[in-house]
Amino acid sequence: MAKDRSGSVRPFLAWTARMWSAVALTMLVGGCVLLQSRSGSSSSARTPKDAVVRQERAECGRLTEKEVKKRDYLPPCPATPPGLHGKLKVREDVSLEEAVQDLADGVGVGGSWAPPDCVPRWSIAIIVPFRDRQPQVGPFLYHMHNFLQRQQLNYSIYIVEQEGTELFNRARLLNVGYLEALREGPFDCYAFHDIDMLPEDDRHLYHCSEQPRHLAVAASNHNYKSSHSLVYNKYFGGACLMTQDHLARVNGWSNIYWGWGGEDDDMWRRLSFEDLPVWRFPANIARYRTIKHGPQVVNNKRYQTLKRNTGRYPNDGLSTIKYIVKSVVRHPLYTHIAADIGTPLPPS
Ligand code: NGS
Repeated sequence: MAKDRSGSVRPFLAWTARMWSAVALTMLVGGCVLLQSRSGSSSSARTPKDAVVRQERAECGRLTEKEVKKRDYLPPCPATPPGLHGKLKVREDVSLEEAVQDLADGVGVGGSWAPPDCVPRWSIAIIVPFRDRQPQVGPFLYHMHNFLQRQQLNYSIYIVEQEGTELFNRARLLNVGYLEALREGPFDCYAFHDIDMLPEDDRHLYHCSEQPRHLAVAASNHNYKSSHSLVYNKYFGGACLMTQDHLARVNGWSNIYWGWGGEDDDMWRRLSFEDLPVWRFPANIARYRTIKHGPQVVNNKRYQTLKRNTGRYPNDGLSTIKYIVKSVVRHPLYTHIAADIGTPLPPS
């Protein structure tokens, strides 16, 4: 939907932006951490959650109606954000506590924010698949809040954690994060973002457009050689941006990649089947620092599974995922969603 910022979509965007701005302002932090558990609900069971969330946020906030109304008279944010720094320092040593201390006052509970002095042009949900990476949470949140705020975006950060001991399924978590964020949105744009990828230049604008965008072009773990040209041109891993429309067309991410590798290539195939070419910013701007981490368990069947994706995607993705949200906790700088995403099918 945000691929086109003109025509009939615009008033809705403006309304969405205003609403989220108000929500973000409403959620001034003052030890107001919300806990919302929804055991047993799956993607298909739509509850009046939006209302619940908004009510919780309203109860949490301290903004008067008059103050909310005032937001209607703000000018739109400029097309080029005025406060960009260009190249950024990346701090890998920030603890979560420090990040909270530094940033929480300006950020709404659950990790939402909107510029206080203009109506943002874009709303974006940052969806982060997660397990066993606690030390990376502080650096990621510290960096991303600063980065996104300088871009004057209206954003919310969702960290989606896989419960249980099955192999990590990044793509399922991305589907869960997307569906859950959608229920609180919709947002103009969805970023699927690994927690160890920190953008090094704030001119790398997180905006969606007609085409899906691959973000993580040049990363430190590949010595900043643009990995798509170095490794393969179809690289879509690390971080990318898509709209609701893109996701509907490709039926989201595949659910059947358990363990490291292949799920991003599968998405590339889906996009090709749908004639959605991917675009990228130049490698000198689309640079990422990769935070080091331990080894991951590789999916030995990934090439086999990938080969079989010859148009299977309408039957494998958002339309078929089953999951249970175990808890949704609104932390000062992010929303934590813990999900039971099921188990792999036994081999046939
Ligand atoms: C490919 C993987 C992708 C992965 C990419 C870069 O080989 O899932 O490497 O990984 N595809 C397959 O294994 C089929 S990286 O070095 O950045 O961790 O994203």
